[in-house]
Amino acid sequence: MLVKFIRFFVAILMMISPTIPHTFGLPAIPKGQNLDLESRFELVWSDEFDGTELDRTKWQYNWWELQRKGGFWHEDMVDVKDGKLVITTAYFEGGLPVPEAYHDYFEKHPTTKGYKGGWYTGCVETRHHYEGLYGYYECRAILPKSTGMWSAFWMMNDGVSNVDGSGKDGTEVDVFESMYYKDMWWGAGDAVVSGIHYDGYGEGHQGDSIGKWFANNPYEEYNTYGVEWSPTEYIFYINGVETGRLSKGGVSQNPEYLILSCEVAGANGVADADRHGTGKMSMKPGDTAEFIVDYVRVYQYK
Ligand SMILES: [Ca+2]
Ligand SMILES: [Ca+2]
Repeated sequence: MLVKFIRFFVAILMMISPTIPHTFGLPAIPKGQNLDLESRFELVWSDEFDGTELDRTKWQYNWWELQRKGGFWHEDMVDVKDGKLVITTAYFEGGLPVPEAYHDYFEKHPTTKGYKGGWYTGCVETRHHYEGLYGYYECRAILPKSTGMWSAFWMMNDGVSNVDGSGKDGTEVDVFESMYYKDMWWGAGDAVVSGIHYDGYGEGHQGDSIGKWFANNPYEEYNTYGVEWSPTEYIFYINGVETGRLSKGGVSQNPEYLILSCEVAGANGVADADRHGTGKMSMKPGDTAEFIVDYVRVYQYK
């Protein structure tokens, strides 16, 4: 009965106004302007994932850290099939072997953290292959169904770590992050968050967020998640409808590369530390969660 009452109360709040839910930390329904993609933008770069393997002229695997928060990034967890990029998250008791292509790197960097038993997932990025400046960036995706982890479409450049009180030298732009699967029981789990980070990740770190916004049944169905990056602000969209705008610190004036990733909450390769608002890992060994991406497209202003 209490659960039903909470769901009813939350539903009423969400319908009243797009802004009221956010004052309670609840997700809101996108109600802003329409993107008007075709009249304002033209396609300049894309990957439709039509091949049978990752297009290495467009993407590289991100494995530099190997260990990533509560899990590990491994290229075997990334697949391209049936017109989709699929990043799978799964548990490997004995870990996965280090791909041969990394052996040289390991010999030169002996302090690099290795792979061990735990949760494995993946990350691909266009670093060294493609960087964009301004325009509209969109992916179409189905999100991984698990607590204790999240998927994301985001952008970065090396200037993000430069601490100068500004985001103009580089800003991490999180087009979307999905960390609310734990909230499914009270009806607010179908939400994603968007935000920015700049001036590194230490004491100088600054950031801002537009809060949580609903997508349509995002763990079962495709939605599009996009950001319009103009010289003056970032405008976030879900399914071509504006959710919010950010410009704190000034908008990045430098090209940025694109990233698709899944991350497991935790630290030092150990899951279950509830540090990222995801709830504890609900999957058991043998379970998998898939982040399915139909395409990534980049448009420039006409
Ligand atoms: Ca800076
Ligand atoms: Ca596709």
